Amino acid sequence: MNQIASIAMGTNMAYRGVSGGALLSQALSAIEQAGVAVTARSSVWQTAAWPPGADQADYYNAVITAEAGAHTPRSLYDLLRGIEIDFGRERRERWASRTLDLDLVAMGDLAGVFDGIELPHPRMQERAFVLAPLAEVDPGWRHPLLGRTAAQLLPDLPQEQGYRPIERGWG
Ligand code: PH2
Ligand code: MG
Ligand code: MG
Repeated sequence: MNQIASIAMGTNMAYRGVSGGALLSQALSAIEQAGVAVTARSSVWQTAAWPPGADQADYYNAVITAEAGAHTPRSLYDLLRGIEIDFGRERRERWASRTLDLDLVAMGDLAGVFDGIELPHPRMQERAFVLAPLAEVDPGWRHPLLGRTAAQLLPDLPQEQGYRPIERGWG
């Protein structure tokens, strides 16, 4: 079952002097070094921190796709969690600023809870910072429960969420 996994990446805090697209680039290398075959990556998007009104720095977000290979949702989740920790991630309050967030958004058309990991990610359809880069990197992917692509879900968002691709990208 070699599913394509989509992974959302985010950062709004430097780690060891590295931030933004450069930090996401290092995290991408770490994912590849862990043996995950990355098949595509979106632009890096600068996005307003969610929820709105929180006095927080903008995020840099991207979505990559990768071959899940022999990974289960749980084993891939655990691998990503280990990389978050390597990049100084601390579990604090729910919406706190973070050096690196790696969220398993989907694995092919899997729908349900797999060893504690819910797929697709239960809030992905509410987040422009996930939908915009996902629509860019995997336009054909269709939410298995909602029956709609990321590009179709994006304009349905009830609230204006600022986002734009940045030119400097992963550099
Ligand atoms: N991640 C959060 C909370 N808020 N806002 C933006 N714009 N991008 C994120 O990745 C993000 C967020 C928790 O993971
Ligand atoms: Mg997240
Ligand atoms: Mg997360």
